[in-house]
Amino acid sequence: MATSGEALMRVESITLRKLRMRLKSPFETSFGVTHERPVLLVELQADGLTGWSEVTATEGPFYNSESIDIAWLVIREFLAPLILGKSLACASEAGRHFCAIRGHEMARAGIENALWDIEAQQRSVPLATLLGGTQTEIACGVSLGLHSTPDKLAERVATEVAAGYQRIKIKIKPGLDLTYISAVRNAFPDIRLSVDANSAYTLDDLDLLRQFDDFNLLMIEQPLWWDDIYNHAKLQKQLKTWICLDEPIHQLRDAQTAIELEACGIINIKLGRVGGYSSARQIQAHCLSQNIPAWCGGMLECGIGRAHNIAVSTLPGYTLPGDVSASQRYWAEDVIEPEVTVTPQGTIHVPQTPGLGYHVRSELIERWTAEKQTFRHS
Ligand code: OSB
Ligand code: MG
Repeated sequence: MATSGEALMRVESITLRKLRMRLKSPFETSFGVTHERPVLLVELQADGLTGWSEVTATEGPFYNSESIDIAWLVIREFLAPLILGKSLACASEAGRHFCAIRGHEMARAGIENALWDIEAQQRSVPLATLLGGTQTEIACGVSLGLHSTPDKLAERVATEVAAGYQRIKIKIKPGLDLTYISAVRNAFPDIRLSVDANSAYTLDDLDLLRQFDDFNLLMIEQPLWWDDIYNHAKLQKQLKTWICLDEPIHQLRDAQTAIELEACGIINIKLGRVGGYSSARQIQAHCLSQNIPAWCGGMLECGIGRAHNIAVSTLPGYTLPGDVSASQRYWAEDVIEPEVTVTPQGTIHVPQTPGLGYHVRSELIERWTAEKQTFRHS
């Protein structure tokens, strides 16, 4: 993308910050309950510009094998030394510097995505434009955690439908599935409804999973093991409803494998889980070429991660509403200005200003910072 004579980005420093942000209400999945979200922010300086991003790992290795503290260590010991002092023609070159590092996609994404923010500022274009985004307004859905009763869940769905969200996803796990799905479906016969199991089932649950076919679901997200693609292909053959893979898709090759094996009909692309923008762009392009709908997943991000999710959602391969929702659903106060808002039609207007498109409230971030460390080129 860079032409000769254009500015290079020389990576001067990387600052990591850990914030503890309290969710407005706890979020429960089949792998646990989150009350407080530890947030890991990356502030990267290059050529007098500051790029921000969020490392979307969870507190422990419960969603994938990464965690906030593991990512901190990987950035400090391995990623920062590989990139500090280097001059890059464009952000997508980060991957070349990190090619010796296996796994740790969320940590890598934290660095690469901050570089994209800087590149967009350098070129004075919105991040979405730099990425090749074509949508100026993105379609939004919500993800609802496990609730104590089907009625309470249905009430919550009513609120989100009234707010305009275009797709409702509900978390499920064994014992908290059919009664919840049917309560919501009976109350809302026509909404786009999906379920996410976060790997809570096995092939022994086939008879149960086949009953989900009765509810006209848009998809069943990640019913089986977090690291599995092959058994999802076996399961998909037995179901009418599309399976959507989330956890096991880390890179283009995983998406190619899943599509070729017919392990799913839909793919959830999470910017962190796939290692950042370069990888997300490859996956969405492949999904588009294969007629596999894709959408942007979420990790309960604060405004900074949310802003990156909005930018990536503008790419043409993101054809279904993502788990990209209003700041206010999770946070009393967000770290960006303006905070993310959703229109009554369930869309987000993509910012048209250069870079991330939101003002990062660095003073508030500083006040909320519990741990901080800066790495510089020595
Ligand atoms: O599987 O999509 C998931 C949150 C944490 C870990 C995994 C998942 C989720 C969500 C939340 O569903 C989506 C959001 O950020 O709104
Ligand atoms: Mg999921």
